[in-house]
Amino acid sequence: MSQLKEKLQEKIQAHRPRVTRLTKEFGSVVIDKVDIGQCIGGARDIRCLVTDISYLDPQEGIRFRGKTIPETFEALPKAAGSEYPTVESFWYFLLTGDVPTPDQVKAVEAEFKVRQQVPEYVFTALRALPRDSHPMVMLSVAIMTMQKESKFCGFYNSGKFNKMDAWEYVYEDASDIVARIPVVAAFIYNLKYRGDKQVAIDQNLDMGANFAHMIGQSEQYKDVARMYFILHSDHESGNVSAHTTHLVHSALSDPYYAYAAGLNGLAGPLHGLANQEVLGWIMDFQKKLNGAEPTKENVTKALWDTLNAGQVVPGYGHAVLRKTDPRYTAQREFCLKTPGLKEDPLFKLVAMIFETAPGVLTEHGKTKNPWPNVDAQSGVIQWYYGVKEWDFYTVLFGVGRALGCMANITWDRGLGYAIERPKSVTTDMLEKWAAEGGRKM
Ligand code: NMX
Ligand code: MLT
Repeated sequence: MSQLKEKLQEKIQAHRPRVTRLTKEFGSVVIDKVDIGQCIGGARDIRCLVTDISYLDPQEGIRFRGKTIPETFEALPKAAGSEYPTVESFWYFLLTGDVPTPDQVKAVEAEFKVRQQVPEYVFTALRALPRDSHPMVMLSVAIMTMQKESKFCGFYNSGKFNKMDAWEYVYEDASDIVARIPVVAAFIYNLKYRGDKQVAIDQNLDMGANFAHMIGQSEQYKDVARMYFILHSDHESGNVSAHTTHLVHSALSDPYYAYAAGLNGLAGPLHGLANQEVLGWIMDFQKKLNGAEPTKENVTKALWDTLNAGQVVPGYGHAVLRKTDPRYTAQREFCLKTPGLKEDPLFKLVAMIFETAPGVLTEHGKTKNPWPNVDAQSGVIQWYYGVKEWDFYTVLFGVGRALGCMANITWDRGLGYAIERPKSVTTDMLEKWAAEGGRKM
């Protein structure tokens, strides 16, 4: 058993009695109420999911294992010659809640080197798809194609399946998916945009650095990849991709089925695809400018044109956050400290949208949160480094999101969480309860 798996076993075993006690002794303690608005309106704010991996405060933003983004970057061991931690050290931290030692990080890196070999038939399947398939379709297909590798599914079919040990097989699949997904993403990038010019894995590089190497990127991009994958990893459990992965896995569908489903949710324009939409919006705007300089006035007009056409301003608003997303801020700070990037015209335009959009959205008066989310800033960095194929941006999100989703379902099985099955009601029932001033309990 690897060091990380042993540590996780210790943590899961120590945690189990807490869950047993809560369900057995305090199962009927009320922690929330549900109103008609929430029932019709996307279950917003209903407290009915549990995770200890991250928590989203509306004002403060995300904390991973209790740490804010700057605290996380500060605490974790850094990649050689970099200010950023490796993705491998973050994976250890997300799974266990402990900051790993440099030796523990090395052990995960060594484990990933073995796990990251993607079966050749996955590449054959990807090459068989129409080349103009969306890269998120390709990513989802690749994960589904690999399902036959599932150790969890093998354990389930072995006749020896038991609830106590099931997490160990989820851990195996989860680790394989996390180690392989950047390799698959790089393959898709090279297949779609570089004429199928494939680059072999460099066994000496950590995950982020190897991704940069495989897509033919610069030394500097290694930190972009590390930062990007970590920032997009987890956003507590209610978002569409995390929730879908959790829901599908709750039926004991294996991690491949579960994460392919999560990725399909991430591909929606109100969720992860918004990063592609942001670049699309900016490019349309620049086309309309026809060479003229962007100003506060013409940005304001473009925002109103979008709103008056009944569309959303991509990259703005959030279901939980009520301030600027700290993932936006972390990326903005990266831009501000990177010579060249902070003078980049696209960065300047995004900064101007940041100055303008919150006021316009407030005046428009619909959104509960006029501030930017992670997607408003992420494309600019990719564009600057030459990853200009913006339909690929959600794939980058999906590589990062695998970390959070896979850590979560490993813990789901460790703690034996139940199959998810909320109750639905009819419109007639809602109308009756509305007339009666509430449902009689
Ligand atoms: N532009 C215009 N209108 C908006 C925006 C926006 N950016 N955000 C919310 N609204 C509207 C929303 O469509 C709704 O209108 P209506 O009553 O006509 O249905 C109203 O404001 C109230 O919505 P909220 O309660 O503020 O937001 P909700 O929780 O329903 O949705 C988002 C959250 C993120 C889906 C929404 O803010 C949005 O569509 N943003 C733009 C897309 C985006 O950036 N998505 C990425 C989110 C982060 N991620 O990566 O997943
Ligand atoms: C996410 O990272 O999943 C998005 O910000 C959406 C969310 O949290 O609802």
